[in-house]
Amino acid sequence: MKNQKKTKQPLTIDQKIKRRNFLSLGVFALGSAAAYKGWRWLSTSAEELTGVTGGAQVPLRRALNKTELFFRNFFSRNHLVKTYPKAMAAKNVRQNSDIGLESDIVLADWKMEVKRANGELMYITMDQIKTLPKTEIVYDFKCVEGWDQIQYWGGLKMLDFIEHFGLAEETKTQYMGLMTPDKEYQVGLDMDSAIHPQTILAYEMNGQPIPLNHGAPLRLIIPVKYGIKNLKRIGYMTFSNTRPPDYWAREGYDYYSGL
Ligand SMILES: Nc1nc2c(c(=O)[nH]1)N[C@H]1C(S)=C(S)[C@@H](COP(=O)(O)O)O[C@H]1N2
Ligand SMILES: [Mo]
Repeated sequence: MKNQKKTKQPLTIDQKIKRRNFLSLGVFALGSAAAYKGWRWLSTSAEELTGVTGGAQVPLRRALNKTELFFRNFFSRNHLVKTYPKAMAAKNVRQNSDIGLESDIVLADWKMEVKRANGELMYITMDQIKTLPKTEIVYDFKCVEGWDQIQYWGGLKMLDFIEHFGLAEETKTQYMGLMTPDKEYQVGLDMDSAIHPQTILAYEMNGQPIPLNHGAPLRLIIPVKYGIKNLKRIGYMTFSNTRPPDYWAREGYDYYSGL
């Protein structure tokens, strides 16, 4: 009897293809399982604190904050927004939305409430603000809705305000919060932007007192931010290490909203 030695036959093309398919299917399955696990990890991870921003998973927000921090460091305090000659400023200044401006206001009675770090409240009048040196700026105002306009604003530089009213200690916190007198519209600002040298507490537009629909008697002009952060009709100012309420961030817009 012949020794029936079983020699290993080379694989046919067909067999090779089958084997490849089997292997790649396996790799694909493993990859999918990993992706699924990753997705499950993200989607079942805790959501960030409600009411602060639009709502995202904590790890996602952590990544977003890292990106924000990168840009915050990149556009340091000394990065200045481009300015223009007064002659280029728009005569018909665009008006956009009036949340928090619906209630009546007696301009003569207006005061801004400032809450100090120790909880003490200060009430500041327009007379106090107007006796200080005025700062003017002509720059390109940008709204997230897609329009921009070169505008001319005048008022008290935030840095001068901080210095005059002895709020330097307060600015060591991470955020400044502003609200309209009825608290309907709020913005939260990272401190670097709030005290950026071009940020002003504005009371003039095109050299005239600001009209009611543009935020009389006092509004924020913060050229390093989109329009949404330029709160009209300031009623309250706070300082904190946690994010202050922010109307549009709550609706899902970027909290930082920088340019
Ligand atoms: N109180 C208050 N401030 C506000 C708003 C608002 O609705 N209410 N809208 C913001 C937006 S989205 C923009 S673009 C600017 C528009 O300012 P303007 O009306 O003077 O053009 O104000 C910002 N400040
Ligand atoms: Mo806007």
